[in-house]
Amino acid sequence: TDMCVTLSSLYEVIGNSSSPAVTFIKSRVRRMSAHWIKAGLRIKQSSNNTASTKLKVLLYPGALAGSVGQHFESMVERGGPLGELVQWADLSACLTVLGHSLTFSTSQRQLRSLIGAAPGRGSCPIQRPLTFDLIYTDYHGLAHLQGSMGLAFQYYQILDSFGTEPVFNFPSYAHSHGYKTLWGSWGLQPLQYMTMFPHTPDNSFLGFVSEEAVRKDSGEDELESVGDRKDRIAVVYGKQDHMWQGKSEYVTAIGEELEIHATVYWPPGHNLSLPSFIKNHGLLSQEDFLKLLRKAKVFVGLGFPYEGPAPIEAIAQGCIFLQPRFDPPHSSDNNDFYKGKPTTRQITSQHPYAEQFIGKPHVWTVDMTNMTDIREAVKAIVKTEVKPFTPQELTCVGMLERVRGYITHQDFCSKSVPTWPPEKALKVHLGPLGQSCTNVCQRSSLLCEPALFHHLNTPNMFSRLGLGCSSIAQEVNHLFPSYSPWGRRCGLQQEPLLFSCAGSDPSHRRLCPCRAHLPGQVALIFSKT
Ligand code: U2F
Repeated sequence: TDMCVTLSSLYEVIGNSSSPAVTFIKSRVRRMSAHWIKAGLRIKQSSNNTASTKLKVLLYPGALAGSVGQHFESMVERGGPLGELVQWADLSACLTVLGHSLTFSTSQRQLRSLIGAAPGRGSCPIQRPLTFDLIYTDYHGLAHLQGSMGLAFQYYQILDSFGTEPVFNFPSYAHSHGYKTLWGSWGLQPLQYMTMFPHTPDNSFLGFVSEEAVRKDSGEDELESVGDRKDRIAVVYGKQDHMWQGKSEYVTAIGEELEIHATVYWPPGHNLSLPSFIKNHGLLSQEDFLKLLRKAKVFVGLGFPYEGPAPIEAIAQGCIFLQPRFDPPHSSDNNDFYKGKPTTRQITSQHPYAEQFIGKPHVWTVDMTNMTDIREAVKAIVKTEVKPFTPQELTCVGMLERVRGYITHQDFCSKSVPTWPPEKALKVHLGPLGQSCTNVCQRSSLLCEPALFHHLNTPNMFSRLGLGCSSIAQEVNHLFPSYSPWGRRCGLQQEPLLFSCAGSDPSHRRLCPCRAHLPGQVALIFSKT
């Protein structure tokens, strides 16, 4: 393909719908188009123009279709979730710049005419009955597609903000081991699910783009001047008033040092119960929201929403993100929002990515109930100078490189073992009891790579690691390959769909396939794909 130097074709692809969601997507693409085009030219120069095939790609955000879509649409201008729309906008711009040919639809009826009648249980790579090489959809869209075309799902990518771990995805196992949820059980390859942040390495990290501070080509000086323009204000992260409930002591303590601004949706004829010292702007357009962040010193998390784009945008505008720690962590066991989500993750703060991948001086994670700590943190933050910061993987260039890497190398049709990343990337680690491979690799500044599991799922691997096995079992078990010291039992994985970075158990030591990654870009090992 030739990379695209204009996004004008995309505006036509997205169409003229006046729905709030589509309008949001379009205006975001428009606002960021100069960034995308510049980034496209940059990666074109750095990649020796290695030609790749132009693919026909369908984007079908099922959350915007049908009755679910009506509800979603009605919330866009009332403080409802926008993170998913950010991702759809950025994915469509990214694919266009990479030179692929896009179709975008939010209509179930149109979907049926686009992909034709049900071809039965056809599966790739035998002739694709479809007009598309690749389909991006979401959990809602999966159900619509299944209705229209049976289970030919191998060349689908599912946008799934919070991720789906292998145990929830594999239907019979999920069912018999108590991992059944509303969302999981599609029996896809776990890497077909694409997440908003690198949550579990069992899924692919798709991400989005965080708009960077206005930067002239001279770079540094311009960045610093963004910091200089900071007023003594804090913007609170919370678009709906329920997010503020029970948080007034925390917000008041911050208000002793900083002027507090908010962007809470204000229903007409409704009294907002916000404390009177707060300057509420109402829900802002994304552009005005970013302008406000540019002036602010601090962006304040209230604990909800979880894991959205806004804190990353705030840090990119030179704000410090102050957020609550969760102790005990929130999870599907103890929290209504995560209940039923196909993940066993333990959420240690409102934004674990900000906490773990960015951290101080940009991110301060505090005990929201300890007012002495809060006051001290705010005093220290006011004196701390920070520069705008964006992790490489959340820039246009980073997203282009990552998505191009996935499109070039991921093959969900092949029945043979994955060949990307290459075996030479593998670093085998033996975990301690009770630790998941996600953690084991992370502790060595590496990443668990599920596509490398098959290299260590062999009897020899145990002796290579100095483990003597009294028995070697081959089982359908998401903890395998692993070693159990009681009885020196060794276990190999029988079901490739159950290779799991996330799995952990107190009586098992996991054999972990770790790999290195580029600085600030966990999905990639080499910069040239
Ligand atoms: C997250 O969804 P949200 O949409 O609530 O995520 P946010 O981080 O609040 O922001 C999404 C965008 O909203 C924009 C802002 C962000 O890019 O620039 N915005 C705006 O346009 N005007 C305003 O006044 C304030 C913000 C997450 F992404 C979802 O996956 C979850 O479902 C949800 C619940 O945890 O949280």
